[in-house]
Amino acid sequence: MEEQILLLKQEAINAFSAATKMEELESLKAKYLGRKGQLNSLLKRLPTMPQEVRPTLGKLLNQVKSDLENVFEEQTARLRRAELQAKLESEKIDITMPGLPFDAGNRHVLTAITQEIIDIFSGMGFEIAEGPEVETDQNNFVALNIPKDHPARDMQQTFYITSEILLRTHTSPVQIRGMRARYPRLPVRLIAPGTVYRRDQADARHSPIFHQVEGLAIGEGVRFSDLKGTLLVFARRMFGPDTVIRMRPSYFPFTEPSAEVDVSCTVCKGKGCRTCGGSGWLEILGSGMVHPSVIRNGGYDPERVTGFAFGMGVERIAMLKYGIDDLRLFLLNDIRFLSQFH
Ligand code: 2U9
Repeated sequence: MEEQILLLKQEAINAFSAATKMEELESLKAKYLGRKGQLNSLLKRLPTMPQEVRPTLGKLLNQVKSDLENVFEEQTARLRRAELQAKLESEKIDITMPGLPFDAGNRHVLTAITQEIIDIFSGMGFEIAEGPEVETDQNNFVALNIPKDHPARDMQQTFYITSEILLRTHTSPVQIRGMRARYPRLPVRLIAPGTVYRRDQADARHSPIFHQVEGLAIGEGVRFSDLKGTLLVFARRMFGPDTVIRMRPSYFPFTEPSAEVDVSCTVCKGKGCRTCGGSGWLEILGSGMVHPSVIRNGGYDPERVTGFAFGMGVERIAMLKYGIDDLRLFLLNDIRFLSQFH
């Protein structure tokens, strides 16, 4: 029987050591060490053995049992370590893998261009002025030399809310408010960016909603040459240092004299191409010396001060700068369009 016990011990040790899974090890434990296991069945046979060998065999069985229990514990620890190692191995993160791309938004092209315009004029001492989009007929038209029966009202197809309240057709009323708020301080240098509304059917060149930046400078001895110099600086910062400008006589009710301002074509540099219609020039804004009546409507004395003003469409500047050919693109919210301008 002693030989049987030692054989069983060796067999169990080999089996425990060969196990590769915990379940396997548990069933081996039952097979050898369990209540109905092989060691117990040898123990049950002990009373059938001769009296004189029983104590030695009993001792041996107990010793083998505790040895096998130790081996079982060791092998359990071995498998636990191996399982943890495999888990760590399979969950390893490769930190050299490229990250997943994510979509970062960007400013709308009109926001970016408006900010660029503001930055240029801020650098020349202009303050930003803002005002309501719902305006009075008085501030939007009358104060700007456009009375009820003025023919300029036909040009500006207006969204009226009542006969006296309307959606502003330009940001000029912001300038009127700005002058009145600052009187009698001098000089007044304001830039008025904002959304404006006109009753236009949307097509490639018209939109019922668009954006403007207007500028206004009032002071003693402000001259037409100040206007021209200011606009030349603007044109060069916006379209490049080689840009030149030209001024053509024009008419606006709120300025006298008035001028349309062109820049040398951004595509052909003035040689003449399709973008500029062969002329070499692109119209970018309107401007002029502020009409004396408008200076008075802003609270200042036209006998003491003079001023210049200008107005530009933000969409138009963006279209010229980036070669965009349809106004509707700005409002369509097509990410393929919007993500091109950073
Ligand atoms: C005050 C006095 C004068 C603003 C001016 C223009 C010329 C002009 C157009 C450009 C394209 C409007 O967006 S557009 O259609 N604007 O040509 N605007 S002078 O003159 C002012 C404004 C306020 C108190």
